[in-house]
Amino acid sequence: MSTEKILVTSALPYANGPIHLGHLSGAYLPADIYVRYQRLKGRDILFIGGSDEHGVPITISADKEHVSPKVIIDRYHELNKKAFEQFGMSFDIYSRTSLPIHHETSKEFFLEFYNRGILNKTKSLQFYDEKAKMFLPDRYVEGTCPNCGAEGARSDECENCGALYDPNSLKDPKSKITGQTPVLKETSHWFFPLGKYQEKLEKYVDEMNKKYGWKDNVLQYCRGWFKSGLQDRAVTRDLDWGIKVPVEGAEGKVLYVWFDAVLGYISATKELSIQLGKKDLWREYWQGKDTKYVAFIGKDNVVFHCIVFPAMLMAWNEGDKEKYILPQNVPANEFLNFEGKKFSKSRNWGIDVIDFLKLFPADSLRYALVSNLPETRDSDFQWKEFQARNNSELADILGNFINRTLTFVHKHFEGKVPQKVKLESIDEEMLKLIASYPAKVSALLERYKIKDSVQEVMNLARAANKYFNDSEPWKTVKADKEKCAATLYVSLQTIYTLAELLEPVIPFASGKIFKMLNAEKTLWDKCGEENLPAGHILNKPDILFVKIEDEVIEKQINSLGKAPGEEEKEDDSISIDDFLKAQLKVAKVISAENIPKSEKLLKLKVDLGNEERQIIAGIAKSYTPADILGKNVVIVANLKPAKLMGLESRGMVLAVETKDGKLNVLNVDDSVEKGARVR
Ligand code: B3M
Ligand code: ZN
Repeated sequence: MSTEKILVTSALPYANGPIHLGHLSGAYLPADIYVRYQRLKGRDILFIGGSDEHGVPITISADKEHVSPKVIIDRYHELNKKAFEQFGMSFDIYSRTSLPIHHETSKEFFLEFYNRGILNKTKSLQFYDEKAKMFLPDRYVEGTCPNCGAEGARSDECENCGALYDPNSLKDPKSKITGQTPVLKETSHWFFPLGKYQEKLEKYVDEMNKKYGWKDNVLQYCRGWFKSGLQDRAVTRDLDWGIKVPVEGAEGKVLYVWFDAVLGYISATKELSIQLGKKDLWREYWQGKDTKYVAFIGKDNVVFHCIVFPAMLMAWNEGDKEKYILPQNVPANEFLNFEGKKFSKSRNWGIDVIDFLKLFPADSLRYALVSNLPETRDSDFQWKEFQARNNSELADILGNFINRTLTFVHKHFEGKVPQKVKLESIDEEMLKLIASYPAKVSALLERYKIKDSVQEVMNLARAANKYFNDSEPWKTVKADKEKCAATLYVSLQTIYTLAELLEPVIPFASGKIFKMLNAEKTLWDKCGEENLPAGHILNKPDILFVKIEDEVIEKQINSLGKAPGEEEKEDDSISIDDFLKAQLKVAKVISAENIPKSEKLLKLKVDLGNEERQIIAGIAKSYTPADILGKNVVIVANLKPAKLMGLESRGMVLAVETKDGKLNVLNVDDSVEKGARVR
């Protein structure tokens, strides 16, 4: 047995929004399948995940909601952790970078570099918003990419073409805070000398690729970087949210989020070690020579995992402290689109994991995603395909084979594994086929061909259905019971093999199958053997996959690109008569006063021409009595009288609620006579 340990990490998603299906396809589902498989192989493996809680993405979200960054990270850390659990992610820990242990770890790295004189303090020009009086982090500036001409490029990086450049070269920069053209102003930052490591990094990537076969897309990205020449990179920022730079003269500066984020993998492993009561356990994984480290990410993170992080570890390793291992492979995926377009929260395009799992089982999603992983190029999630994968593959192929076998055994063999007295060649062939599977699937998984591996296993399920059909047990049960017994014996062994081979992909269903078989899983390499002895008692079959109806899918398709609830509006339509029931009238506010002890309500007296009445209006947060006095407002005149804070209110003042929660009372000019009907 090898003593090799495996360390697997998945990118730490920013805790500033919910995880969507695209994230799962990139860095999470493939990692989870790989890890679950390795566990079944009996390997010593740790699977590390967590939230990335620093950086500008977090502060931008906080600014938008007018709350502190802490509110944002607490909310989304919990939400995403839960979403991952429901999706079946089997992290050993889902940590977070706001933990003290992470701050310590990051500072330790910075200080190590700082003390050894590796970092260069350099003055540089940084965009500064003179109106907001602050330095603008990269993402607060938008302009036109100097490389490809794409609009919406960040100050130092283009998401469209991946180019990194000097802020100086960005065209038409605009501050996202004030919309003004920012100026370039001098500030000092510490730079990591990435350029100095270029040669070493090229050698590293080359060597890893030769030994372990890196994915083509990943190599392409790396070579692109090397070709344009690595630039030194600032590892500090002028920002107040993040890890404070632990040296003098660094007031108002924090570590650049990517400097600390990649170290989050290490600190999360430390945190796990503490939780397990083995404080130094993390060293066996991060500093053990026999550990293989695999980092799962999406394509936009390649540079940080194949270049920046390894360079940081190389720099550390040149010192005299315990040395770290470097990633042995970085099987990055491309992107998943959604019904032909990019996921977009603002355009309501796509679906969050947590919402998806309220509607459909995690396994159905896992299977559909894995069948369509963007392993070599971008792929596309389509609702109809999702439905087809669930109905025609999981239910009709896999579920059906298991169900018909178990039902048959319960009906004709008392729910026990039959004796195999007489095996014919068709049965021997099938046993040989299942025996060949663990190695076949392993070979693909070890090379991160996750999609292909699952397709292979489904081919086994297809072959199993064919075997069952060709064997015609419903005929042999009368004509040749021993042959029938052989068919069912072999079919049951096949179910066992399928349950185990599919555990990494559809863990919930796999658990159910093992329960029906009344058996436990075994080591991966043994799962193609005859694991269920004759006479073994089985449990009753249970439905594994429910088919998804067309209407359910149509509803999802119809709601695409619409605001929540909008798709139901058609059903809410009312007739003109319904509308006319509401008497909307113009009324002049002739007195207005605050109501003691109420922050929300104003007491108004309004004049309807032929009548005056009192209305208690919930507008005090947006209007003072003086603001509203004398205005010609629109009221609902025939609303049933109500009492608010003990005061009678006869009617309602119409107002619009703006995005920031302020009310804007509808009003018409003085030329309109009081009491006029609005229709
Ligand atoms: N948070 C970017 C992302 O969520 C970043 C990954 C960090 S991995 C250390 O895609
Ligand atoms: Zn570009």
